[in-house]
Amino acid sequence: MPATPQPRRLWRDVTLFDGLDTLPQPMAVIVAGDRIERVLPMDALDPADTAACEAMGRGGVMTPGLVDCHTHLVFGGSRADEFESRLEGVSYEAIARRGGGILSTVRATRAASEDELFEIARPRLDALLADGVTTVEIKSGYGLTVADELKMLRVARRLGDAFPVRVVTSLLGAHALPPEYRDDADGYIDLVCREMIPAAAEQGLADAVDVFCEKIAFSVAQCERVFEAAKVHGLPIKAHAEQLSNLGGAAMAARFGALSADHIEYLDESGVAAMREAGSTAVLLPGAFHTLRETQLPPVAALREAGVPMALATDANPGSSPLFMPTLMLNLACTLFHLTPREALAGMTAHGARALGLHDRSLGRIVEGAPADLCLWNVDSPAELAYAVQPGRLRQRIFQGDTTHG
Ligand code: DI6
Ligand code: FE
Repeated sequence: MPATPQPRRLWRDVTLFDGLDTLPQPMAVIVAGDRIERVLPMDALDPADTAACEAMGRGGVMTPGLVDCHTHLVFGGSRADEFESRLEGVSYEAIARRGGGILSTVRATRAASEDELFEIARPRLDALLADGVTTVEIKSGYGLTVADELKMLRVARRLGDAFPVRVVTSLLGAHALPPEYRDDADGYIDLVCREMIPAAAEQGLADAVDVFCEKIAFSVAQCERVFEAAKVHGLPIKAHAEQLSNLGGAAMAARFGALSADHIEYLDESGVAAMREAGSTAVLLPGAFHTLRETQLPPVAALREAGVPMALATDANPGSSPLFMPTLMLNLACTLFHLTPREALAGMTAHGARALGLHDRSLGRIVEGAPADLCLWNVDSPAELAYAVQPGRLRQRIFQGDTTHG
């Protein structure tokens, strides 16, 4: 039986940022079904192609759909009160040490049902989609019991089923020490390794395992045990590392072949070298840096020099980055971290996909054979996306070949 012909769609005269670079001449993009079929200069476009395709749009800047590779989108409650305390001079660490911070969100998240968490996450995901996101990673980490961590991951999976977006999940059981284990961090790590990771793996709920390696969270040795368990279950790993101090978590994660080390403000030269050796991606999170008014800058020049790919994400979460706007991160990455607009955009497309281990399928690129996840923007140049912070510039968002916005 002949296969049903796939619809072919044509965008013409676009300024194309392909995930790594901006092409020098006006381009045409042809999508067949859910894949990019051809990417060609306008002067190579045949009248036969034009006739065979549905006309989808003309002009504008086209980028890959944005990849937000680090979020904590599912959570209960609000931390506006802590925001006020911090403005009065109480530090993020001090709040965490007195049982607020992440643990305050843990209480609210445990108290919420799966359906409630789904409903409160909806508008957050809507905000990301309206700003061009087609792939989003969502972490657990505010449950800290087996049942509550799995509940969070199920909510993330349900969001992926209900919305036109690709959701990738990470189990972040080792995010904070829950009150039940106050004096027994190793006991809690046992629970993560012996129960949480196996259950999440068996139920297909986690695409990766993450940890928070920090003085206010878990030690390098404890995180190492989590990674060993992840490995046994065939799950890739990533780490929150070197955010508030330099413990060497990124280098340890690199030894486990980590997909990424995230935050890394305090990463040193040996950490950069370890990441380069392992092929790990550096995930920069300027939203958290901005919100916590940090002063230690991530070693962007050293990462660039070493050729470590730099991804960029919102870190959307109730404490350190209550910022649900990926294009704002393009701006903050340039103004705070000195990335170029080109690097910032690559960080939210090609390198964001790499931080999730999805670059093999050319996710985050506009090349032949890549998934047809695209954004068409009402701007004159790709740099404008980083230059101005201005909602409403997204003309079309295309997910798996279908236009879902505009
Ligand atoms: N680092 C962060 O910035 C987030 N988690 C982490 O490990 C903060 C999470 C929160 O404050 O709720
Ligand atoms: Fe985070």
